[in-house]
Amino acid sequence: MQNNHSRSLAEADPEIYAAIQNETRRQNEGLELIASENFVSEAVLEAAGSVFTNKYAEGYPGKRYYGGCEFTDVVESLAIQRAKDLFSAEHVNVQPHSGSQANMAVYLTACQHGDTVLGMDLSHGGHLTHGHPLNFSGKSYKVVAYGVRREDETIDYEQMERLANEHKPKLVVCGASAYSRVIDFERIAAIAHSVGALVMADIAHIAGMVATGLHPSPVPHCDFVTTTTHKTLRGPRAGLIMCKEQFAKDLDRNLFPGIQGGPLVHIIAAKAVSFKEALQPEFKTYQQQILKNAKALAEAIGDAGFRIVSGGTDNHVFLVDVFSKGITGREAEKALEAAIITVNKNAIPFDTNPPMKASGVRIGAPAVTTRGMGEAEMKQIARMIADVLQAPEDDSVRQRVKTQVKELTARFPLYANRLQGATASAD
Ligand code: DSN
Repeated sequence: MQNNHSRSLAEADPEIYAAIQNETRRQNEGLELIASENFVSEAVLEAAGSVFTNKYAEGYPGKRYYGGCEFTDVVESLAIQRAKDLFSAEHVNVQPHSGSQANMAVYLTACQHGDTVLGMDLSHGGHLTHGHPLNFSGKSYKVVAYGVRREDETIDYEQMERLANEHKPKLVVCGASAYSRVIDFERIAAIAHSVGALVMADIAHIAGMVATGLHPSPVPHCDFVTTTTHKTLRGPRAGLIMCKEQFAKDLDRNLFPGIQGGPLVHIIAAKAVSFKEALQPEFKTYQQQILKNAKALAEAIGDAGFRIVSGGTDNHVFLVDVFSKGITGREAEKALEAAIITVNKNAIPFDTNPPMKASGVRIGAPAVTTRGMGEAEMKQIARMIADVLQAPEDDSVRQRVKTQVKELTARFPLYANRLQGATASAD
């Protein structure tokens, strides 16, 4: 009998193989400007695709509910130690499958169902898990939201302090998904602690900059710090929690068995690989280049006549107020997608459009920086974006820009060795 187990993916499942090839080609040919996306290394991909996907390992290193975990323990212990070194954290849990689960474990550790939580409004740059009514956080806790100031679109720390004094939350949540300025974690922690609240910083977007000292770290000030590992940190799609030693036991129990079962050991292996990469000096150079690129891109789009929310960026991301030019974020996203430039529509502070239309697009530099692009390319990209957005209905402009995008990305190849006879291109 033929052993089907050893067939290649191309042989075993041509449809999925073709979809993966096409996605590889899409990533290679297009311009990826979604601020939360990045391209992992071949080493990270290899670990993520390893035989550790087969292993059950409920528990933690040295205390498992399954046999055969000796190599899993090696992997998880290395991931923990590397994350501790990277962030100077007292305690680390590398098992969260995602950022949402990391955040959920912190909520379960820091407060009781029905307690008051102070979090950043999603429409001002926060995240679903920071208290949105449709998310577990908004359904399980009494949420009070802070936001940004109308005049400069930066976090309103005075409002945060006022709300903290008024509502006496058990937990203050900070960190953002669409905020382009430095966050004063020390000040936020002082506000939270002054009213007896604990504080969680969700650094999913800026983790790479925090790890390299290019954004002030919340770790010394905040009780809990969570992150995803796949954004600026450039690891696999997953989460990570850091906390003060005093919360370590509860936190670990709230993640497993509280909300998760077996950890994804192959993904923990990939996290460990990415943390090792992030500990190398080149990773700091990479993060510095992200900052330069984001600034250059925002400035050039601003110079082309578009309003940049808060007037610019201090990190990897910024919002363009496209509605000030008469188009919605949805229209802008679609027009740019037709030119194989990928962004996402995004609410801007005090948005008058509903979220599915939105007045802005969110643009980030991490992925294009990974490809090796620099400020000169950012100027080119800004020109392309402006051309498309100035004539969003004009297909000839989109086609011209699409050709320019392909010429540009061909100079910065990505996963080229993985492209074998793809069945369709992004044409
Ligand atoms: N969905 C992520 C982002 O795009 O920022 C946050 O979880």
